[in-house]
Amino acid sequence: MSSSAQIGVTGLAVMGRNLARNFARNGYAVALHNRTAARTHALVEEFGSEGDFVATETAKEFVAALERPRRLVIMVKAGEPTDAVIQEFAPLLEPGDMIIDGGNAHFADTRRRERDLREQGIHFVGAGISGGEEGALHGPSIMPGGPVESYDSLGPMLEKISAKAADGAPCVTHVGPDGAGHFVKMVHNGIEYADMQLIGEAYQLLRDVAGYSPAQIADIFRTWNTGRLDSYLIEITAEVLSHVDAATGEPFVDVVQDQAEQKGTGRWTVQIALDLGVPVSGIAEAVFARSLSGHSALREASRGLAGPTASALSESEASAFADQVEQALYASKIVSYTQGFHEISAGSAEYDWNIDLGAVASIWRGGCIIRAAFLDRIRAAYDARADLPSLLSDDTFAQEIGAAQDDWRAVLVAAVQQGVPTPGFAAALAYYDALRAERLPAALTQGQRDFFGAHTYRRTDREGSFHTLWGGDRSEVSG
Ligand code: NBP
Repeated sequence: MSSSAQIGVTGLAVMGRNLARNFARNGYAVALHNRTAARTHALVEEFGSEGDFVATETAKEFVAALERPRRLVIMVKAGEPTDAVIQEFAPLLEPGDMIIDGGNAHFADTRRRERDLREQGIHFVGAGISGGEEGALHGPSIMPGGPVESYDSLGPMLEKISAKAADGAPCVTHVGPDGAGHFVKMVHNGIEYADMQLIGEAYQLLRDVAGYSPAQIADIFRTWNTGRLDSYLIEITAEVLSHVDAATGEPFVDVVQDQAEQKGTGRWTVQIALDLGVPVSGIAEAVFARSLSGHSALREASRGLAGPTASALSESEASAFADQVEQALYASKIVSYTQGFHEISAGSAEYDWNIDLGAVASIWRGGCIIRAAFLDRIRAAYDARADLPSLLSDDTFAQEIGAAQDDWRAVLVAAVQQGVPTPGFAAALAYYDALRAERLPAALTQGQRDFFGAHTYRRTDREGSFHTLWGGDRSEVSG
């Protein structure tokens, strides 16, 4: 077999198959491999005419089909399968070859794999890929980590197959060393959870407080999609809400079980944020909201709990309320992104990744699930000031959220009065209010900790740590 393929893809389920086709459609010769060879042959049979594919059955054949340095993309189920595939292929590779893991790996696994493979001289690139199967085929947003030198030869190929933002920029950049790419992909997914939860809360408020039908709400989302909320998720929300179930004639959203599933990347975002000490309350609420929705027995047992008497809004009140919900949604969205970017900057500091936050915003502008016009503005904010302490420190975002806050509060008042759960909106507002607060009750918390555990506290008026002799004469001593 001639070593002619510029890239190889192993793992040809929905993502790998579409990624392989994307490379081939862009003129690259692609070697194909899958544990079960039937998938490889099916791909060639169905799509072989799209480009230059080299079908292989064994690991040896696959590796032999690749030009050097070899570029081998793994698109298998994340976790043990990824380790199994690495173990199978690594002994067949040579120094300078590259393994690119495009699955949804945990960044800590990516760090471990990168370290182990580095000892053999193999470049391991953990690359977050977002955009689902359509993105993989037509252009995903790609978040590669790994050794920067691997990007010299890999980067141009990834740039070719990636999505392009409205200004033509490819939605891929070298995010940072070792696990940086998968870390950023993880936070991307956490933000995606938050975006979806906030949209869900807006929908439920428009339905239960304003009294709109799903079709009317779809129209409202379509209108919002022409403004500052312009995004893929708002666009598909309108599509889902306007869809009618063929079997019953009911709105599709009314015939779907209201139990949201999750695969884990949102949960990881929150777990890692806890480890790093970063408050990602909006993302956490989104993860918890999904898990609460799935507790059907608990929900069933709670149906009889008392709630407020709902009162319907008039038509003009409903329309004004919808405008307020748009403000609340936008303000809460700013907070989710603020929290997500905080987590990325904390991860970057912890692991010495030196991640360019503006570049991250830039590569999320196309291809990925959270793509949105809004990301252009985040990029502009970080481009203007790379060391921005938080997105809320950017003048434009600060002004916008300030202008939205009255309506945001009004929406939450209505939600509370009418008993509509809005954990995402509420967490976002609490975060905003906590950040702007002159004083927080943390001072009291410190007093309590010192009282029961002699944990000491610091004073506002002088340096040092102190302890009050709570069980004695309550005099203060140095801690
Ligand atoms: P799956 O996550 O469903 O994985 C199926 C593939 O893994 C098949 O090719 C299967 O081979 C292979 N595989 C398994 Br399972 N165990 C293996 C093992 N021990 N050794 C070798 N191969 C093994 O595929 P997917 O949905 O295409 O996703 C691929 C990756 O991309 C995942 O990490 C996923 O998290 C990530 N991702 C998915 C999406 C999406 O929208 N689906 C988006 C972004 C990222 P077989 O054919 O022999 O069973």
